[in-house]
Amino acid sequence: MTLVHLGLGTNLGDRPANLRAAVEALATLGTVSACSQVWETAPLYVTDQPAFLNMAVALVTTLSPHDLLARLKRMEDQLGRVASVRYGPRLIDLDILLYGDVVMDDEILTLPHPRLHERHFALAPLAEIAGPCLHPALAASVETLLGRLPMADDVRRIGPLLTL
Ligand code: PH2
Ligand code: MG
Ligand code: MG
Repeated sequence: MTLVHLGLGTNLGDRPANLRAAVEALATLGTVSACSQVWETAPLYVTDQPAFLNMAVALVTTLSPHDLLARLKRMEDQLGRVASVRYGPRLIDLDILLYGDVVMDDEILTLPHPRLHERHFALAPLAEIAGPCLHPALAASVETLLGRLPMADDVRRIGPLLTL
């Protein structure tokens, strides 16, 4: 059993409904033990696209990192995601942010997520449910990494998923 932290993102269609469907589907992969609130965030990297809703979910699972990744990709397809440009708009994005304290890097998976520490949209929700958790490669906690980022006024908490 491993405690995994996932980052969820959506900027197409009925965004709260996409997140609700994703959290429901994730419960088939293990036990969803915590959900952050939902944050509305300005798009990073490709800025000419709709605003995202982002949240973080804690999942206790027996799936290996590669099996979990494969299941998440299949789930994105089943939830209606269609291929787009890198960093472009998507119906649902399910990313492994932290897989326990595993550090790995192969052709298909890098853990922790290689850009976690630069992403306000990932760290802010994650800090709500895993603030003291250590990033095993950077030896700093999630809240410490968040504190190192410049202030962002385009990342704001909009409330619990069930109220949206
Ligand atoms: N995901 C991306 C690219 N840019 N920007 C925000 N605000 N939120 C995201 O989830 C996001 C992004 C690629 O996965
Ligand atoms: Mg992503
Ligand atoms: Mg992804």
